[in-house]
Amino acid sequence: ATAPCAPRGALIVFEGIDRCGKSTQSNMLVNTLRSRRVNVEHWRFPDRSTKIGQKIDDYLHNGVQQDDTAVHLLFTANRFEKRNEMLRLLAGGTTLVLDRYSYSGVAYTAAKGVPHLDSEYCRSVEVGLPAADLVVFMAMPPEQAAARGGFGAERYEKLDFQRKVAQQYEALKDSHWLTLDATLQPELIHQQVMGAALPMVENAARGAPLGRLWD
Ligand code: FDM
Ligand code: MG
Repeated sequence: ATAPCAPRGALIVFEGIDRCGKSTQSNMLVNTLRSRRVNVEHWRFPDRSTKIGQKIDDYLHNGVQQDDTAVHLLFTANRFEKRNEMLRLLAGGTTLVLDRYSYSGVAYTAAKGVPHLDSEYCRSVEVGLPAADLVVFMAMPPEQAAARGGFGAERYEKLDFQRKVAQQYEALKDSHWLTLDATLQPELIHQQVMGAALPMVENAARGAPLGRLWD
């Protein structure tokens, strides 16, 4: 038998195509968890505040072509540069709610269809990062997301590309993901998110071991 692990925070990740409502739902989750006295931090990837994150931000905002592998590895490096802090917070009992993570890294790059940048390669460079306890996948038809305000401002916000990203998410998701209908009312979605997130927070507090990518 394995020894019981120490109490820790949970790692909860929101995924989905652009404009599907991840920011709204991750905010709602953080607020409700806080109101229940759960120690929680809200992060997003890419983290544009670091030097690597600023390079990513430049890439997303200008049309200049850059090597796709180099760009992919910037997104990955942006997670690894936060790895120790993530592990420290989780071990200290803080739950982390992430707006995008490695799953975006795989889905968006694999959607480009560059031969050697397939999903297997993309997953391989994430190895060593903590795995999410819960991935909340917000499913929305790309046409509907594209019709939302603000769509089209950034590099990947093109309907054709978003369709390919949605296909990659479909291929990537497994039975442990919570797939939600992101076209429902925010409050209804939030109730479903809470129903799945709370047990994960409780499991983590009881010392359920943290997983590792790529499992
Ligand atoms: N994105 C995000 C990637 O291509 N790879 C990644 O690893 C991550 C985390 O960056 F189009 C894409 C997804 C999106 C863009 O993200 C900016 P936000 O969440 O829309 O700011
Ligand atoms: Mg976006």
